[in-house]
Amino acid sequence: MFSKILIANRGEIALRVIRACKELGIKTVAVYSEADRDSLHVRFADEAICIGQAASANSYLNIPAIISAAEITDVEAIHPGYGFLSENAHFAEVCESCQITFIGASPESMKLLGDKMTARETMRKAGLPVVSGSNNLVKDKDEALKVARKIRYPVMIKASLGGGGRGMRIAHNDVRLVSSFMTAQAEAEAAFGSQDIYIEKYISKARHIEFQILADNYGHIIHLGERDCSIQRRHQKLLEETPSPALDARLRKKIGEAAVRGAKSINYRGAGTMEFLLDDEGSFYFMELNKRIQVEHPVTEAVYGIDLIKWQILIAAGERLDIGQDDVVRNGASIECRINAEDPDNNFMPNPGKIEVLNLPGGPAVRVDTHIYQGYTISPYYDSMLAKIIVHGKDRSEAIRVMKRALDELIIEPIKTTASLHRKILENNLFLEGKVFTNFLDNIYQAKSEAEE
Ligand code: MV4
Repeated sequence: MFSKILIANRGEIALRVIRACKELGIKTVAVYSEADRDSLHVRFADEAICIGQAASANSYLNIPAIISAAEITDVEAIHPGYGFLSENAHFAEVCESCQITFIGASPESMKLLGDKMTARETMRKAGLPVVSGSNNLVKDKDEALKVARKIRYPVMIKASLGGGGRGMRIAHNDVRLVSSFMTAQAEAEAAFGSQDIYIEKYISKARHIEFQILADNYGHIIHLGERDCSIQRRHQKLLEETPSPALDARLRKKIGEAAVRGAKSINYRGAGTMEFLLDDEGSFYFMELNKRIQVEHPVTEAVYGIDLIKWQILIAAGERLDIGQDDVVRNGASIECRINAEDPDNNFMPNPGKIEVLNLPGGPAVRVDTHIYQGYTISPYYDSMLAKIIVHGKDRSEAIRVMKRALDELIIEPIKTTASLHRKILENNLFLEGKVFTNFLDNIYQAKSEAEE
């Protein structure tokens, strides 16, 4: 086992990793930017090192500074959290060449799955269903037209290096396809340094269903059920839940087995998430494999009683995953609401500033993962997520009641947050019936999503 780990991240996830380490008896090293001097991850780690200026490029993305901090403090491993360097194959390689264990997927899987087109083809060849599409990169507009006429409109144009919805466009006819193809190419070049584009049939009434997987270094892989993340705005998830109201035991088993088969086919190791689209006829399609721990991992922890961060660390240290698929038994339902410093009544404008009054919810069945405290100043430099409220209930309706009660207890003054939107969602009839698709929030706001503009 490791005796000391460096956490290459900030905010709530840095704290979450510190908590797991403390419970495992592992010493921790925090790194922080000049803007994060007063952060809780700095206070609660055993050691802390400033790695640069506020801008992420100069600190949390600064590989030489992070590796230097790791060398100075003599850690055996680095946990990257999510975002920042968590899916950076180069960083994972640098760690390895410095004899520091990167707590995450292998550099090989990160390379193989970094590009969505290759990920799609790899999973198709492993027998997973994928949306009908080009099966190859589409090099010019004539080829795009040929593919679109074959699979029929509407189609979705996707940048192969895009992710989380970036670089996507919908086209309903030849004229729009040609213009969207050209702009998508230019955008992909500017954003990702690659013009690589592929085309898929557009699934209009879809749900985002993702499966959590855990794999050790000895080929043992299990899944920990699904998370339904259909409630998103501009590809930012807002509310996640498990189980999904759209899955029954049979479909859960089928998609779960496909997720495990896909992960096995690439010798995946560590924690990962297989992302699927589920259409309104119960067909599912592989979309992406996220090679990191995700923001919404606590809902899975709540219903399966398994600490995913501890398992990431144990697996990286070479322990065997001693949980079989039959040992994975779900208990009840869980919901997570992301509380962001954004004003839902003003186009989700970021709302940084000092927290003058803070009351976090508590009581039975409520977990709050957050780095904020009363007097904390929210920095404009990083993402706007302030807290995650995670609740547990014996079933979905109890979880909803607990979440409403928890949101009633939440006070973050004078910051405008997404809490007010969550209160509306929890009263919405479609949500209460479990009939949410990825256009749910756009319908509430009567505005079209970025991809459809
Ligand atoms: C799609 C799709 C419809 N058809 N692919 C969005 C994120 C990325 N992982 C995949 N995404 C989508 N891919 C096809 N062929 C619709 C989406 C999508 C979406 C998915 C989940 C949640 C919200 C969404 C909003 C817009 C588009």
